Amino acid sequence: MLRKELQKLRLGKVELYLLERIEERGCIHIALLDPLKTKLEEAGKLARLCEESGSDAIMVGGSTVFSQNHMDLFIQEIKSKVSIPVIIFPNNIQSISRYADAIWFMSLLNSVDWYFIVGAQMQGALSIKAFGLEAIPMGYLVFGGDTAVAAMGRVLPLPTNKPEVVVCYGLAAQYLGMRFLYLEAGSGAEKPIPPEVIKAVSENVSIPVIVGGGIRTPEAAEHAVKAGAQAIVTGTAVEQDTRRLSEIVAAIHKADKT
Ligand code: 1GP
Repeated sequence: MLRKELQKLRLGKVELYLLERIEERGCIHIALLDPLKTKLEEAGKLARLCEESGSDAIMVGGSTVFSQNHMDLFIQEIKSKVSIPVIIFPNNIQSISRYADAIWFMSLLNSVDWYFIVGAQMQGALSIKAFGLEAIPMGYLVFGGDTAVAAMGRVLPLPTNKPEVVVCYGLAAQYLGMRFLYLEAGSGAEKPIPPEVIKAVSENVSIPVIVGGGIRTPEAAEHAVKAGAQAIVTGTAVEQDTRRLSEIVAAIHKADKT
């Protein structure tokens, strides 16, 4: 039933898969692999481990990715080892690879720079079309802090103690037609997004809320799920300790969502 209705909206295969998984599980886990932090020859093995640990999808990207050729090789290596979807998490146009299953077509809504809101998107659009990549529209909100994404994306930091401001951005994303909303604390952030912020946003927007940055323990993941996150992204935890990763994924899938 859900699939039929969504197909009417002409959603792509990966987006349908994500929505169905979210409906089944309440919250899904997405593992982020950064081509500059994981060696090419280890990428496939690590992605396979993520799949075996229960991850629902793999995202590939990082704030300092600079080579499309390396993205191509990295994604091909991952694709040869996993069956879950591989989605590009682009920092710029050089991240667009024809070998992925989909790309987050994302706008950094709280950047002060036109380029990160719509400039790179406009410049990359023809490649996406030529490669036949599934583009999934997403609003991207980056919180402040000492992170690469905040610096590279020229971010006007969002206050973590003013959830109502974040809600305004979230609603704007939804009304602009974006179909996912990503609350980003930044890779390696000292602290993840506070549960109060996740709760306020998920209670007010009707598109799935993805949460990432600084989630390194099953407890932190569980707090985010209970606050209403529908997808959790972990990068650092994947790179550092794969046993920890299965604990995090298990905590996400079994957390009480009520
Ligand atoms: C970064 O939110 C992701 O875009 C993942 O962050 O590396 O801290 O898990 P971590």
